[in-house]
Amino acid sequence: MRHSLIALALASGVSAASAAELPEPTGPVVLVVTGEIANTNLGDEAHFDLAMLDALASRETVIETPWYEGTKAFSGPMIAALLDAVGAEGETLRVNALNDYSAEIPRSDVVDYPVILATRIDGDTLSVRDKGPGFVIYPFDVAPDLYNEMTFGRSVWQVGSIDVF
Ligand SMILES: Nc1nc2c(c(=O)[nH]1)N[C@H]1C(S)=C(S)[C@@H](COP(=O)(O)O)O[C@H]1N2
Ligand SMILES: [Mo]
Repeated sequence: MRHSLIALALASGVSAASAAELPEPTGPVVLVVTGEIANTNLGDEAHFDLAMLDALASRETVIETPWYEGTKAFSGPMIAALLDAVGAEGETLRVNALNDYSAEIPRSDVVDYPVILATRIDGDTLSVRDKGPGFVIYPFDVAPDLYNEMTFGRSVWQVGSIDVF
């Protein structure tokens, strides 16, 4: 009952920051959120499978990037919705790739702009081989000024975890 209410809140894009717990992943875990978060589902962490990410408010952005030839359609949950779902309290995100790369993103970026954790490119899930399972994508369509080296450094691909602090 409680889980279905939370799922309903997530699916409708309503902030779930007040929920006491997250649903449990049933498929492979593609993202772990740690740190200053109020809503957890395994110890003090929030684990997400793809279906849980798909239930969050999402966006598609069709843009040119430094990483692909021509224009691509990226889609996935808005990181602001992800932060709501975990009840994030910190002001900074350390976004960690499956390799050793990580970058810090100020929370204000995802409040000011609809930055997404892209899970799909042209409708296909992003494989680890192709910069998946998650790729931080800034909205160069609505904010072309963001097309710069600082943003590229924050555009982490192969995202496996996010630490909120
Ligand atoms: N997973 C991962 N994401 C990453 C990086 C990385 O090394 N690994 N480099 C970042 C930096 S510093 C920049 S400028 C761009 C570089 O993209 P490029 O190597 O395709 O030019 O990706 C960003 N995202
Ligand atoms: Mo960079």
